[in-house]
Amino acid sequence: MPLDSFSIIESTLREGEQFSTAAFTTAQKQEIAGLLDDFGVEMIEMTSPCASPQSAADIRIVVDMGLKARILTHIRCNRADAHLALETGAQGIDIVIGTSPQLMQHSHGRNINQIIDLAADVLTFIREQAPDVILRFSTEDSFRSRESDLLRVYLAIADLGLVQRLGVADTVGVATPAQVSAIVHQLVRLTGLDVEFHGHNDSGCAIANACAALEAGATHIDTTILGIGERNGITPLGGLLARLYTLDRRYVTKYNLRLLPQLDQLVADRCGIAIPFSNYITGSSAFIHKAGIHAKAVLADPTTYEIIQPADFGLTREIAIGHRLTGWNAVRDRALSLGLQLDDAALKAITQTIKQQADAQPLALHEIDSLLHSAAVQL
Ligand code: HCA
Ligand code: CU
Repeated sequence: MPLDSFSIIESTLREGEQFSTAAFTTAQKQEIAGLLDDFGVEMIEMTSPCASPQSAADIRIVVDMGLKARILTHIRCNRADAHLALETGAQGIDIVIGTSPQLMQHSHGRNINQIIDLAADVLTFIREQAPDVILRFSTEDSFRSRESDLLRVYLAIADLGLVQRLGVADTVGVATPAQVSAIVHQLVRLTGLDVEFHGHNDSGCAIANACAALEAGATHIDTTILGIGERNGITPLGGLLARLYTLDRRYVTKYNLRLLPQLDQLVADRCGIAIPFSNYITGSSAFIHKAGIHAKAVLADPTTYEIIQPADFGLTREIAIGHRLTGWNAVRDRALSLGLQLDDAALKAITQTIKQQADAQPLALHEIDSLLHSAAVQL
């Protein structure tokens, strides 16, 4: 069952480099790769060696780090790219070629028969040179490709017996979970090969689509830290973890979850951006409970309003108190944590004071504390 044994292909160092503000130095790539490896991702995908001389050198440098994660590189479907990829020493080579009418016309100008011939030639060349390299073949823009075209290409490639994995790419973020499920099902059933899903987030379905792919039998999911990538990016690692954790925590406990906040912060810093407030798990408000009704229930039992335990990710929850939606249970909890014994009437009176003052402007924690302290002194 793939959900029990799926692998993450972490593409922060490939798709992520295509994010508008990303430009990782060699040292930063080593830092990110090292932390991803500590986290436990199974594979790390790196920018094509054709991109620039440093890109090629960096693959070799990261390969030489001797990480547990397998290092993959990513190329277009041609012999020149394949030649450079082989020279990097990467343990896997991911090949992609567009099959949608848009990309066939404007990207490489080949028809489906020519794509199949070219792919057969390039894959055979690589396999002859490197019998042990992990080979993956993907179509680009799979979801705007004609289904009959897609199946012809995938079946022809599978028949060659040269690749371990077939990839499906929602390059423009247009796919729905049902569409992802349908194509992944077909590939698993018809080829028996490993299947990878790569999904962009233009219409907000990247995580749902990755999950649908796994439920349909996909074995590998592409992610990046914070979801960085072309345009607004792809399936974020943290978001995928949140999705799978809430299906069954055991799906993700193979990873060192407590490193997620560090990973998100590292990549945000290196890209010169903040972690979005709404980010899965590590967003600044992900574990803040505010309304009085919520605070009361969470203080009694966090599972009332939390489907993810912050402690599993090395994080803590927070109860916001100094606002007009507050309730006296939150105020009582604060008093208790300050070691102040106040009776219910006093706590309710302070709660009313907080609400009144917060109508003008929210109160800082130290202001609440001084209200509590002065009430305690009066007792
Ligand atoms: C790209 C396209 C790609 C490839 C995905 C893949 C996409 O920018 O090279 O090879 O799995 O989204 O189609 O990222
Ligand atoms: Cu992509």
